[in-house]
Amino acid sequence: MTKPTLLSGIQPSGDLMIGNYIGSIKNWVKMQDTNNCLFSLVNMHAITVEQNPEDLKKRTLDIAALYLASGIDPDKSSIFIQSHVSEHAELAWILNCTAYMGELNRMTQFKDKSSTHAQNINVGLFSYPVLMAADILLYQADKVPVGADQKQHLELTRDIATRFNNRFEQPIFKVPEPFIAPTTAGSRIMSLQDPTSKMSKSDANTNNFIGLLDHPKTILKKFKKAQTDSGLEISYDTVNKAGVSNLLTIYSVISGKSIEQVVKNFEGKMYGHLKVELGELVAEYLKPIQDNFYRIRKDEAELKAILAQGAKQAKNQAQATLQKVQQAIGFVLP
Ligand code: ATP
Ligand code: LTN
Repeated sequence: MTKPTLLSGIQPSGDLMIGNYIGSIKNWVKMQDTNNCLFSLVNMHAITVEQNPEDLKKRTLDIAALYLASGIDPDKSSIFIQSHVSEHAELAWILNCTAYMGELNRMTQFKDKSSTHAQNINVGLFSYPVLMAADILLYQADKVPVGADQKQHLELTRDIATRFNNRFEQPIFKVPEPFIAPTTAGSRIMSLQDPTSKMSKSDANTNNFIGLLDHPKTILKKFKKAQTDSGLEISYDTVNKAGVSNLLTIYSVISGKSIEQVVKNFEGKMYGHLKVELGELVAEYLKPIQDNFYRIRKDEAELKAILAQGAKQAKNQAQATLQKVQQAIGFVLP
């Protein structure tokens, strides 16, 4: 029996933080044995907001090394840079002619980023979800494991695929299923200083997130500073105790204990105890990932060889779909 195909990606738009790890990479590692997995570094998405070229290059390789350091195994999964597989851009153009302005206008990520990057509301930022649809549909992906913030983009991908398929007698694309963990399992980690908005790696305030490569002392300091309400009791209540609930979620996911167990452990204790214990837990958890990262990152030639191999495998699958699409819409094949 063939394994289901799974595709996901992260933008090299900042240094990875714990939300990216919990919401995506941690789950990817577990899914490698039972799925045909492709994990991408979506640098074409990253340039929808202004990027310093040197930083973009460095971060792309850093994140690739972090995929490996976290347990993504290149013998099981394809790891590749989006711009190495030109079929992504080619299919995105074709899908641009299927997507509607009205549906793209409704995307909350576009609205958020248009307000944080008001001086650069470019066409790429607007059609970002179409490129994401191309990423997914090129591989006939069955599942797309992402954090909760991407749900709307996945629904759009499904709409675009269905609309495209309906034009032809035989469906061209597989309509993918989102794979999003429940919020209590970490699909939406909130900002440490403002627990009403999501933790984001490109946040200008670095106190809002825990970087995967943060020093243990920094991790502890950031958790100690995290915003909590003025109450005393440690309990899970995302409406009235958003800050504490966010810390409990991180504790639960990293320790592997349920939220109820964690709350019970902290019965009668103060917020300060939770913050210190959480800081120590996360620092200890990240230590082997950080050690692996620094070892892997030293050998850039090997890292690039893994990415070249990943791109080759990805391209094989992408070419087949693109050809099918081109044939269906009436492009003369060379
Ligand atoms: P940016 O801040 O540059 O927009 P980001 O931090 O939101 O980036 P992405 O590259 O857009 O990260 O997303 C990578 C993966 O991490 C996606 O699967 C996304 O759903 C997940 N993710 C991002 N932020 C969180 C979060 N706060 N909680 C859980 N998962 C998250
Ligand atoms: N839009 C996603 C990143 C992304 C992605 C993808 C995720 C681009 N292409 C394909 C899954 C599958 C984000 O902002 N997190």
